[in-house]
Amino acid sequence: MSPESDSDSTNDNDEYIVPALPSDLKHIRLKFKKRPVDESIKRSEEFYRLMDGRRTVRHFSKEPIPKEIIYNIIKTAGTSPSGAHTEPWTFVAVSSLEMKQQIRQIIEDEEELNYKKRMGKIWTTDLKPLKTDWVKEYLTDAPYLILVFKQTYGVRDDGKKKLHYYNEQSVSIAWNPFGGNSRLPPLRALETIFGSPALRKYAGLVSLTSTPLNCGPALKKLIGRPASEKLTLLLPVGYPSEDCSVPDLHRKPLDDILIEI
Ligand code: IYR
Repeated sequence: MSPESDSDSTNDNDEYIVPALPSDLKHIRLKFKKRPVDESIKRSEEFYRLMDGRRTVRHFSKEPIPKEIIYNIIKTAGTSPSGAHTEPWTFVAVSSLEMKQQIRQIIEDEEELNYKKRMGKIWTTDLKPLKTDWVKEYLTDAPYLILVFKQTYGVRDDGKKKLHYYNEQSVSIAWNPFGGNSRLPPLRALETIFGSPALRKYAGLVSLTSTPLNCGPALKKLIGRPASEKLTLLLPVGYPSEDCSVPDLHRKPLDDILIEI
């Protein structure tokens, strides 16, 4: 990657900055199984159909989920590519009801101000059909809240820093296994990734890609994350409630999103 304006600039002489990777890093042969072209086409169609079933939801059941699932999803997130392999992410998995209540309080207080004062008429009018507001039961109903923090830089135990290039893009890729799934993903996505029939029985989890506006600093303080980290996303994860509904939205056709040159 060539340095760009959106990447952190570096002062090469800074003695407090350590290299991201060892200079003698070994390179190994890629493990890659080439599939017949027909099979690849078929499998890519199947994958599209699977992903086309994903929806974000705002109505969660209180039913608990095994934490192994959360571990597997976070391990999956941790397989993402990142700038100079710096892996600039921290996932905080909250299942304590008391902590979820405190998080909900912070977010609802802030979101009430957002909706009433900060977001403005155009934004709130745009959201009206989606029936969102500042009351967020999902924050205490969902068995898990996953807070995704991007590490804007890394700090070693000896206090030395590592530059985290493209941390924004890296983290955006990393949380994708959670992203807006219903019916079967994200665990179907996990099955796709791991090919593991053992995970099938857990299929049916849903999540919401929520971005609580102006809540980052208070949540970071509550959870005790360091200055180097910024909250990028908060994902409730669990089963949908019995009466869960979603807006009847349709996706742009390929012609509207693809330009072939
Ligand atoms: N963060 C707020 C508002 C909100 C904003 C957008 I853009 C949405 O697509 C949905 C909600 C909330 O979570 O209510």
